Amino acid sequence: MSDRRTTRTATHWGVYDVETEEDSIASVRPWPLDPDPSPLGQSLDAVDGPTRVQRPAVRKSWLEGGPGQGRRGGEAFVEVNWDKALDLVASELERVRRDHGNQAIYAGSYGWASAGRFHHAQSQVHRFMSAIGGYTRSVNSYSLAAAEVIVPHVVGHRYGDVQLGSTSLGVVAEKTDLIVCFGGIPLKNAQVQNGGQGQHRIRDLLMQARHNGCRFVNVSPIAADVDRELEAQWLAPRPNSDTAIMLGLAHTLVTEGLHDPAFLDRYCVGAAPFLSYVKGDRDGQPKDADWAAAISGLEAEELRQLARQMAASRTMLNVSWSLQRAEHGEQTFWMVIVLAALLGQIGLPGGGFTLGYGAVGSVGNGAARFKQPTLPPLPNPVDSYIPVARIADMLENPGEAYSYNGQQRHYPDIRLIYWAGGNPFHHHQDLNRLVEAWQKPDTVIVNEPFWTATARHADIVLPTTTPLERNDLSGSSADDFLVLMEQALPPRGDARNDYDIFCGLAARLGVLERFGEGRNEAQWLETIYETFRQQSNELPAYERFRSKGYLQFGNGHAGQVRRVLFEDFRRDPQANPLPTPSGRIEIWSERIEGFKLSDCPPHPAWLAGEEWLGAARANSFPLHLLTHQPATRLHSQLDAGSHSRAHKVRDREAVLVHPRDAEARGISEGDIVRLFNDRGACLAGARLTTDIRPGVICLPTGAWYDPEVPGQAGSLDKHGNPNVLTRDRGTSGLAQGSSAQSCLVQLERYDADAPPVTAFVPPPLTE
Ligand SMILES: Nc1nc2c(c(=O)[nH]1)N[C@H]1C(S)=C(S)[C@@H](COP(=O)(O)OP(=O)(O)OC[C@H]3O[C@@H](n4cnc5c(=O)[nH]c(N)nc54)[C@H](O)[C@@H]3O)O[C@H]1N2
Ligand SMILES: Nc1nc2c(c(=O)[nH]1)N[C@H]1C(S)=C(S)[C@@H](COP(=O)(O)OP(=O)(O)OC[C@H]3O[C@@H](n4cnc5c(=O)[nH]c(N)nc54)[C@H](O)[C@@H]3O)O[C@H]1N2
Ligand SMILES: [Mo]
Repeated sequence: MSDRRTTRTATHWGVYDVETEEDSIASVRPWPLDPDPSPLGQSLDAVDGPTRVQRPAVRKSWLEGGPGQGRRGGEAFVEVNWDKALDLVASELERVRRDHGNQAIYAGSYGWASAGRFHHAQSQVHRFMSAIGGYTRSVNSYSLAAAEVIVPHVVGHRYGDVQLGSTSLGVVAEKTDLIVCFGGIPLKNAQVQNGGQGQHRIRDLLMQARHNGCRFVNVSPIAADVDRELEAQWLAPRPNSDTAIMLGLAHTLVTEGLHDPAFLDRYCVGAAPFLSYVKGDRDGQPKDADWAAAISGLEAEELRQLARQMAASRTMLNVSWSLQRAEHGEQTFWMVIVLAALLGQIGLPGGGFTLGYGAVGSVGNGAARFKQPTLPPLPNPVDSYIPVARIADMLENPGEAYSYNGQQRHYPDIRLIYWAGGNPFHHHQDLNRLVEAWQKPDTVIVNEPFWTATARHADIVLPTTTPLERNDLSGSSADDFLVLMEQALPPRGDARNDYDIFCGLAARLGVLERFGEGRNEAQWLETIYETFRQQSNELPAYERFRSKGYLQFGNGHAGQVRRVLFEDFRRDPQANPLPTPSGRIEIWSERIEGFKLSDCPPHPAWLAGEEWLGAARANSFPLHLLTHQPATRLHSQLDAGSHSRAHKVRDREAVLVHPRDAEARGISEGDIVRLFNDRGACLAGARLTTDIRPGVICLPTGAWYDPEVPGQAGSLDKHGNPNVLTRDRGTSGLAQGSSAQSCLVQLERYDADAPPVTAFVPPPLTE
C-alpha cells in the first residue's frame, strides 16, 4: 500500500514541497512561486543518513567520573534514556548556578539553526536560560561584527537598519550606469536568507540592470563573484587590499577635481583632515593610484580610469560582507561610505553605496517590511556578554581584559556551555586552538539533530528533530512571505523538539509555567501568529492563513517597494539628520578618536595586516587562503546530503587553485592536496581554474571537521575544513569581529595514501 503525500516545508534557502512515502522522502521540489529556486533543497535527504543522533548520549568519562573528567572530542558516548539525560542536565545546571552563578553558563549559542521561527533553537535556548536566571550571551555576528560596530559611528543608524534601507535593485536597474562591486555580488550567496525567502529575485533584478545598460565591475580575487551573464570587467586584487584601492580611487577623484566638495560640506564632517591624509600631508605618502596599485597588485592606470568613470556616471558602490571579515575589517566599510560621499551621490536613486547586495537574498530585494513572528523572549537577568568570535579567548583567559567599542571589558569564567542550533566547530577560526580551549569548562551540552563536530565535542548530546519532523512558521523581516511549515515525517530515533527538551528541563528546575506557559506546539504557533498579526489589519486571521498555507505581502506584488538609502537625509539634512553626534556622515569620528585605538584611527585608513600577501609571513606561507561561503550548502548544514556531496572531489572539499600555482607544485586537477600553516593542516581536492588570482586559493567553509585523531589538537583534518588554518584574532580593538579572510597558507600535493573521510560516521556508541 502506498501512502504518498506532499507537505510543504521552508528553509533558509527557499520553500519546498516534500513528497513522502512510507515515512521517508520520495522527492523534494521547489514550490511553484519561486522563479529561481536553489538546488540546496535536494540535500534534505540527509535527514535520514547515518549522521542522525538517535538517542541521548553522554561522553563515557563524564558519565562515569562526573563534570570535567576525561577529554572531549575523542571518547565513546554511552546512550541513555531521556529521563536519565534530562536529570543529568538539570542537576548539572543546578550545580553550576549554585556554585558559580548564572553568568558561568555560556549560552550565546550562535548559529543559523532552522528557518522555522517557533522551533528556532536560539530563541528556545535563550528563553529557557532566562527562565532559570540568565546566562552569558554573545553580541554581534560572525557575518558582520566589524560592520555592526563601525557603521553606527559613521552614519548613526544600526547596521541592520542600513541594510534593510538599502536602495532597491529595481531602482538600480533603472538608474544606475555603473556598479562597482568589491567582492562581487555572489549569486551563490543570494540563495540564502535567514528565516527563509519565498522567491529568489536577485538574479533577475541584476539581469534587468544589465539589459538596461548598467556596467558591472567586479573587484575581487574570484571572477565568479559576479555572474558571467552580467559581463563584468574583472579586476583581481590581492585579498584585504580594498581599503588601499578605495583610497587610490579617492586620490584620483580629489586631485583631478572630480569629487563633490558641496556634498562633503553639507552632509559630512571631517573631510579636511581625511583629505590631508589622502594627499599624504602628514606622512609624506600620497595615497595615489600608484601607491594603491603597489599594494593591491592592480594597474595604476586601471584605477585612474575607474575613478574617472565613477565620477562621470550614476555609480553604485557595493561591498561584500567578506571584506570586513578580515584584519582591520572596519576600515573597508567605513572607507566605502567615504568614497561614496566623495562622489556625492548618496541619497540619489541608483547612486551611493550598498553594504552587501548578494550577501543574502534580501539586500535590495524591494520587499515590504513586516516584523516576522518570533517566540517572545524573556528578559535575561544576567548582564554578561562577549563579542561572539572571542569564544576561545574567553575560555582560555577568564578575567582577562580586552577592549570592545570603547570599553575595557573582562572575560567571564565559564563553567558550562550550552549550544543549540549552531556549530562552533564549523564556524570558529583556528579549530586546533578551540579543541584545547573547549576542554576548560566542566560541562558542555549540545542539542543537535546530527553528529556534527560540535556534538562530538560535547559531554551530553540531546537529539533534536529537524524541521521536517515538526510544524512551524517560516519568515524573514526582509522577505515578502510567511510560510506554514508542515510536519512531513515522524521524529527520527528518539529525537525531540528543542521546545520539548527545554520543557522537560524547565519542569525539573521548577520553571515550566514561566517557560512554556502551558502551551503545546499548535497553541504556540497560533499565539505567535496572532501577535504578528497585530502590526497590520491587512493580515488575515490565523485560520485563513492556515488554510492557504502562506501569506504574500504587498498585495501579491512582491518586491515592488522602491527604496533609496538616505533619500530623506539628502533632501533635507536639517530636518532629517543622521543619528550621529554631528547629524552628518562622520568621515572623522571624534568618538572613535576618544577610544585611542592603535588599530582603529579616527578616519578610515590603510593599515597593513599581519596576514596578507604583503606581510613578512608570506615568505613562509605564500598563498592567501579565502574561505568563502559554500555554493553547495548553508555553512555546515546538510553537508552529508546529496547536493553537497556531489560537488566534492574524491570525498574532499574542492579547493580552487590557479593553474600557475598548481603547476609550480606538481598539482593536477582532481589531486588530493594538503593545505597547511603553523596553525594546522587539512586535505582537499584540487580544482584548477583561471577564475582566481594567482597566489590566492579558495576553500569554502562547511566541510565537517574530520581530524585523523579525534580530540587531538593539531591533527590533520581529512575532509577540508578551512578553519583548521584560519586565524583567531579580532578585526581590531573596536569590533573584535572574526578576521577569517586574513589567512596565509602553503599547499602541496598529497602523495601518501589519503586516509578515508569519516566525518559522516557517528562516534563510537555503547549502551
Ligand atoms: N573560515 C570562515 N569561517 C566562517 C565564515 C567565513 O567566512 N570563513 N563565516 C562565518 C559566518 S558568516 C557564519 S554565519 C558562521 C555560520 O556558522 P553556524 O551558523 O554555526 O553554521 P551552521 O552550519 O548553519 O550551524 C547550524 C547548526 O544547527 C543545527 N540545527 C539545525 N536545525 C536545528 C534545530 O532545530 N535544533 C537544533 N538544536 N539544532 C539545529 C544544524 O544541524 C547545524 O549543526 O560561520 C562563520 N565561519
Ligand atoms: N550558498 C550559501 N549562501 C550563503 C551562505 C552559505 O553558507 N551558503 N551563508 C550566508 C551567510 S551566514 C553570510 S554572512 C553571507 C556572507 O556573504 P559574504 O561575506 O559576502 O560571502 P563570502 O562568500 O564569504 O565572500 C564573497 C566573495 O568575496 C570575495 N572576497 C573575499 N575576500 C576578499 C577581499 O579581501 N577583497 C575582495 N575584493 N573580495 C574578497 C571572495 O572571492 C568571495 O567569493 O552569505 C550568506 N549566503
Ligand atoms: Mo554569516
